[in-house]
Amino acid sequence: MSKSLLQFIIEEQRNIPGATGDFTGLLNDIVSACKQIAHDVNKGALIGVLGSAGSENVQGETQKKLDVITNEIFIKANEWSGHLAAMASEEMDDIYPIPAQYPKGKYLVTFDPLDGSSNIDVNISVGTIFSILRCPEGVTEPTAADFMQPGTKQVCAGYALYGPATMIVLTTGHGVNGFTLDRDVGDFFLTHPNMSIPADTAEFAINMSNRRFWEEPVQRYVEECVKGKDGGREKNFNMRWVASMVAEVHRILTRGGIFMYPFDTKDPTKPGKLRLMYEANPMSFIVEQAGGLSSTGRGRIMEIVPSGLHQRVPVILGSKNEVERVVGYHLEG
Ligand code: AHM
Ligand code: MG
Repeated sequence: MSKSLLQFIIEEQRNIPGATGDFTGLLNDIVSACKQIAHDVNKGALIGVLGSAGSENVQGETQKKLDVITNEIFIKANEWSGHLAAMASEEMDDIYPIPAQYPKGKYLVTFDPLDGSSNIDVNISVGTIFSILRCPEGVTEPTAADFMQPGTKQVCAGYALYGPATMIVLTTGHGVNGFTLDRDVGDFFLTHPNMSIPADTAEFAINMSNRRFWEEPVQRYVEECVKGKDGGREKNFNMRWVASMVAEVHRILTRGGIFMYPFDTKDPTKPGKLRLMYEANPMSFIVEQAGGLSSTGRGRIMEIVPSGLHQRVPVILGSKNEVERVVGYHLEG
């Protein structure tokens, strides 16, 4: 039988001098949150969790019942054990400091409890994304400013994918590994060791309905993909758009591809749709660790110094040679 996720993390931790077991404990709590979320997502209508919550999050998006429930699950699974100093989530305006009755730890976590939640009522894959940072030295009462660390500072990033199988894919900066939930046993097991993204691909993912709002370099790239061999490319391309970033990134980790939610002029107040701290950064860490690239088109996402918890950024990630091509088009422009 393959290794459980916990065994994998403990063995990895043994190679880190001075490791206290705190990180392993934190990851274990995150895994148990994901198991509970998997349970609720899987039961769906049977337990009455589908549909709208009738509220809006800080970004003005209507919250689904499951957005609210999964946010609560993640908090409850992680607040008590003394590994975290604070959390931040897509679904909360401000940071969530660890309540006074619990010990505080040395890590911070940002998360999107249910990414792609517009898909939940139609029974299409959704996911949870998380990113772990160190709480700055000496800080016991963290504020949002303590979260403003570039993605290069992430200690760990991962996602849970609630698809035909539930999986957790994560990196601690030593490659990317995927684990599948065995529901009968109640544990995740290593099924996808050393995931790596092929440098070349013939598959692109973008929401084509935004086409008229894109900048010239993205227009040019997508037009070339669509024309394929008839337009100067050496091959024809296929297109996918799940509208669940987790499913999209998972496909790219499995068979390659390029995913773009680029800068657009649809809403002048938003330089892209996806959020840096709990979508773009963790996915960029995973993609880079798997040999891919991740860029805004004009710079490496993980080098952006964040200016806000819910900051949005353009995202272009996936197979190295295609991302390089799109970045090249931006640099020419
Ligand atoms: P969410 O966090 O509110 O679910 O939004 C993020 C999702 C991503 O998973 C996905 O890539 C994108 O939004 C889809 O957007 P669109 O509906 O514009 O295609
Ligand atoms: Mg999201």
